[in-house]
Amino acid sequence: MNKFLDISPEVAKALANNQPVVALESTIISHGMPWPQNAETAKKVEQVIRDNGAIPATIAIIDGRLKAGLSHEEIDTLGQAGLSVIKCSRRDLPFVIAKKQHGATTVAATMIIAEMAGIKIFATGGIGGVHRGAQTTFDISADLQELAKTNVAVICAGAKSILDLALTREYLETQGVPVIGYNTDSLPAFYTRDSDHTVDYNLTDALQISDFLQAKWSMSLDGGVVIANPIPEEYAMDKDSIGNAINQALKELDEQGVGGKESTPFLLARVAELTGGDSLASNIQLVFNNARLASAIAVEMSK
Ligand code: PSU
Ligand code: MN
Repeated sequence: MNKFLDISPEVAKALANNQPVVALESTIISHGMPWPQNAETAKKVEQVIRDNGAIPATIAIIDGRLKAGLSHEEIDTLGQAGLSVIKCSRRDLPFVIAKKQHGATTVAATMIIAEMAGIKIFATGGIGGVHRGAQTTFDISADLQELAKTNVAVICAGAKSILDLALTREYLETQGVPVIGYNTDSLPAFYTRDSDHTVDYNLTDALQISDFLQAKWSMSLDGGVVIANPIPEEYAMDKDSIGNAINQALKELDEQGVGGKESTPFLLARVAELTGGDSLASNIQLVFNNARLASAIAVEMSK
C-alpha cells in the first residue's frame, strides 16, 4: 500500500472481504456547496450508500495524509474551511502531501486515491470538462485526462452546461472514455435530465453496468467510465432559467478575468446564487440519486 495512504478500518475491512465500497469526493464539500449544507449533505450521502448496501469512503487529504474514509469531524473541518482548503487535482497532490496540509480532492484526485485504495466505484455530482471558449483559453479539466487513464467508474449527473458539452463529448471519445447513460439516450446536463447531446450507450440496470465495467477492465482497457444518471424528474430545473443563470455567470467570469482552478468554483457559486436555493436543493438530491445507483453497481460488482 502507498505510504501516504490511510484507509479507514471500516473501508479496509470491507475491501478485504470483497464487500461493496463507494468512493466520494471532497471538492464538492469545500468548493461545491455552502456551509453547513455541504457537510450535512456529505454525511447524508454516506448514509444513503449504507442504506443501499455499500460502505462509503469519502476521500480527501488531512494533514498531508491521503484518506479513504473520513470521520464526521474531518468532513466538518473541510466543510467549514470551504474555499480556504486547497482544491487538489492531480498536479496539486505532491504539494499538499509534502506540506502536510489539508486538501479537497476533485474528481481527478479522488479517482487517483480510490484506485490506490482498490475502490472502483465513485459517486459525485458533476464532472469537470472542456470549458466554453477552450479553443482560446485551453481550459480543459484534468478530470478528463484522469478518466482516460485511471480505472474508476464515475457515477454523476452528467456535466453542467457551464462547460462546452459538445467538446467534452469529443474529448472523451478521443481518449477512449465510454459515456454510459443510465436509462437515457441523452447526456444529462446536471440540473436538467437531458441536453442536445447523446450518450454512447444506454444501460438500464446495475447488472448491465457491472458487466460493462468487468468487460472493460478484464481486457486491460485502462481508464474510467462516465455513468451519467439523470436528476430525478421532481428535482429537475427549468432549462431556460438555469441557462440564463449560466450565461450570466460566464459573462461575469469573463469580465472579472477569473481563470485557472478558480473558474469552476466561481461558476458553481455564481450559478447557485443566481438561481437561489432551488439549485442547491436539486444539487443535493442528484448526489443522493447518484449514490444510490453507485451502491447498486458496487453491490453487483462484488458478487
Ligand atoms: N462540477 C460540479 N460540481 C463540482 C465540481 C464540478 O458540478 O463540485 C468540482 C469537482 O470536484 C470537479 C472539479 O472534479 O470541480 C473540476 O474542477 P476543474 O474544472 O478546475 O478541473
Ligand atoms: Mn480548468
